[in-house]
Amino acid sequence: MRIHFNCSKSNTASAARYPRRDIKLDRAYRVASRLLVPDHKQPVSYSLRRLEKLTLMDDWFGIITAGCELPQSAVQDLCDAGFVVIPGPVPPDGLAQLAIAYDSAVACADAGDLSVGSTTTRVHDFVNRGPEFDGLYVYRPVLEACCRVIGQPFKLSSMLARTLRPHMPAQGLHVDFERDADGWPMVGFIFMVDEFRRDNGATRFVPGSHKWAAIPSNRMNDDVADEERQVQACGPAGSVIIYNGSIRHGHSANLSGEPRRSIQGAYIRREAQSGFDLTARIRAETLARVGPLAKYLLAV
Ligand SMILES: O=C(O)CCC(=O)C(=O)O
Repeated sequence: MRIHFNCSKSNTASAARYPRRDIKLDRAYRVASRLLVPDHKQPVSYSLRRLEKLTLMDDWFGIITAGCELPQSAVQDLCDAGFVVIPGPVPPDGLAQLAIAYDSAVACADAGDLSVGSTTTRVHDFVNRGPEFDGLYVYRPVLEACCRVIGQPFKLSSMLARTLRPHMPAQGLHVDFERDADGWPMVGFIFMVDEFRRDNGATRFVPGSHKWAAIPSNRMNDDVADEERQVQACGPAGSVIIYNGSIRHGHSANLSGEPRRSIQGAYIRREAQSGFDLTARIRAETLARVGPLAKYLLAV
């Protein structure tokens, strides 16, 4: 069942009316009635630990859902067009430092974490590459978009750096994630380390294509029509594109002599298989640095 959310005042009002502890206890009782009774073969301490974990998971989804940091107009664009560009979490005076950290992380990456494609260079695992990037995957407007599009508890699946090299042609239009039978896709974000412009390879999207009934695996014949409909997502450095993973998209040509840098992440349903094994890769220093919301999203 898809849940439709209405980011109205009553949402926040009800969250304020019920102190967090009450919500937690109420959920705890509901979960306990499902968990403790049939689970009688397990020691009580085991069941309680499981209960605590489930309760916290439920809490985060509820807390994020109750937020109103993603404007209603952005929710509408995401639903109708399948993507939206919003201001990002890094203040303007922090962008130069983030760009330096990006270049340094890319330069220091092990060969195993580097993928040099025909037009872009990717470096995986930006969760573990420094505190400058921690705020990107816990950004509330993006998480609220996940609540609305995915409609159930979710997690981060991957976060990587992607540099579109200078003088590169456009990438073919594609979807990242075919909708499954229940219509639940992934939600992606692209943080613009550099300004995204028409001439430097801004991501292009075919508005509304996330809602098409079926996307044949080979749409080569339709690419011309799709390209006529496409819209480029431009914005100043620090902006974030949020998009439905089932929309047709790709980077456009970088006609400039400069790289176009970005950090890209994806969220999926909590029980789905991640694109990248974040749990296995997590470093002790990252765990020591990040807060409970980050841990929830990393599922660690
Ligand atoms: O870098 C971009 O602009 C788009 C990247 C893309 O299409 C993808 O990661 O699937």
